[in-house]
Amino acid sequence: MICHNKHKTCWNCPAAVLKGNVDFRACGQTKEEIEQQAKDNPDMQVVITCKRRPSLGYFEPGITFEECPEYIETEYGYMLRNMRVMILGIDGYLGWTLALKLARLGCRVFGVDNFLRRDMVSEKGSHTGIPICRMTERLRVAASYGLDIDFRRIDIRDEISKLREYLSEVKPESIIHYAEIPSAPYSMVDSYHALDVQDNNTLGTLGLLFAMKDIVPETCMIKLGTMGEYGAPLSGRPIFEGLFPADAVLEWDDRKWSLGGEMTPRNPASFYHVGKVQDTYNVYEACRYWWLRSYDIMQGVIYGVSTDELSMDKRLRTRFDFDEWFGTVINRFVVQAVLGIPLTIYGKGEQIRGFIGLDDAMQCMIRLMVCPPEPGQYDVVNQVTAVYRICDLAEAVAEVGEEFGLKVQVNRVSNPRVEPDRHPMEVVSKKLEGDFGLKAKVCLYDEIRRMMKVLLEPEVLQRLKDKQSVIAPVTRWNGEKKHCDLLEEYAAGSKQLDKELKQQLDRMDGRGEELSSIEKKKQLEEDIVVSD
Ligand code: USQ
Repeated sequence: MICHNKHKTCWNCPAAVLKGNVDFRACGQTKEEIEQQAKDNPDMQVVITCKRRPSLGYFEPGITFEECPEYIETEYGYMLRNMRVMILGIDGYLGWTLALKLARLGCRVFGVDNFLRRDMVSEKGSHTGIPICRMTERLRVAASYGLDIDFRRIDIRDEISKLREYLSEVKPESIIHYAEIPSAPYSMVDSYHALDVQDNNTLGTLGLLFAMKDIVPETCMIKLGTMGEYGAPLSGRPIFEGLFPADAVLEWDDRKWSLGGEMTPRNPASFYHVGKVQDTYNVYEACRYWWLRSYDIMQGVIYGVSTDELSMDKRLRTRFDFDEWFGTVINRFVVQAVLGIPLTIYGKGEQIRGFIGLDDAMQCMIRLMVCPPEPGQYDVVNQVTAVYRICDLAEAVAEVGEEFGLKVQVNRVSNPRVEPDRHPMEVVSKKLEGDFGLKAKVCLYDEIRRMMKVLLEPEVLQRLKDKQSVIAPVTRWNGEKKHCDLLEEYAAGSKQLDKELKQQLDRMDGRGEELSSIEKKKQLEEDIVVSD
């Protein structure tokens, strides 16, 4: 197996102690410059110590992951043996899923949560469609499978001293930061909710950055941002990975400037997304001022229910929200399909968004985690594996629904949000595959199929039915609280959608192949029926 991170060295390793040994005062200094200075000046020595191998004493930081006995080979790349990982927001949809995966991989997992998500969903009058246990029970069941997870109930915004204590005790070698409120509509309810989202998310993260500087400066923070920070540029300009590429040029008034390395413009689409943009700048500055290191993940809209670990035991499943605040679009469409109610497309439904399946998102996080950036390095990754138009997603859900005997109707309703519902979209997402070796595995149609199977289980279906009333959107961006107007209703499959644009998107994702294999399979099934 060729590991994507085999040539990474102590510079990338969280066990290397640089502070006090390397002079980082000149902001903007790169590793190469430091090495050059060391060569030019025989009196200056770049030396480090290793927390994991103190017997090495002071040494030059050049040992590769491949050479270092502290690293083991895994399917995600070389990984520190028994790596200590702290997951903030471990009780959530992503946090719990990742915790199980990491524990199974041999990491020592430490989780933090304040159960805010459970509270907010019940504030909406909803509950998770897939039942989940209380945390103590979750941990007990996980432990019965040999997955040991340590947990502390901490609010990272209001109980920063508790978080500091836990950080000092654990000294995590990676921090995964999922502990933010993840909802655009929730932030648009009223001033109370908007303040809550920005306060919890932005100030919580800022406090964490200070704590990291003081306690674990060598540790990389993988921070969950969102593709929604960028908005959808109407010019069709590509959505680069956070920073402009080296050869980007600004041309104006017969003059030219390089844009290489500068932050790309942000155009957030709700107060939630605005808070995420503020996070981006806070993390970026912390890396510049204090030589912290971080991957800022611009994740697309997530969907799905399955990973190997979640499927091990019903009691290990992760939460699944479908209400207008916390349900994401594909998950909601599948819920609507199994309940036999129309899928709610907002506006024209020609919005294009980046998406990623749950299992692929987990794979991305682990691949990043095992390959931290160098000190002071802030890097952005667009974490999407496909782009889809909303109306095409409704068709995909309907197509799979047919296999389950579901007849899917669509309601196009007035868009409760302020967003362009027809626009170009070119997402650049090259790093995950190119630099981190991602091999996306989740196929949209298969995952919809898996979701339908789970959601049609009697207990789950009953839970969805019980809270059916929270699905229709009533939170509007203009502050009103009322149901959306019906613009059009049609049976999925009956409408002539702009096929050319769809094919363009499919080709961009290599999904042309995925679809043609599905079509081939369908053809085969039809042939079998005919020959019967
Ligand atoms: N939409 C519908 N019908 C629905 C629900 C949504 O047409 O019933 C449309 C929305 O108008 C929007 C798109 O689907 O254009 C995506 O909406 P969403 O609710 O699935 O996702 P969004 O609000 O964008 O936020 C979600 C997560 C958020 C994450 C974001 C990634 O809740 O935490 O940051 O996805 S992204 O959208 O790429 O910014």
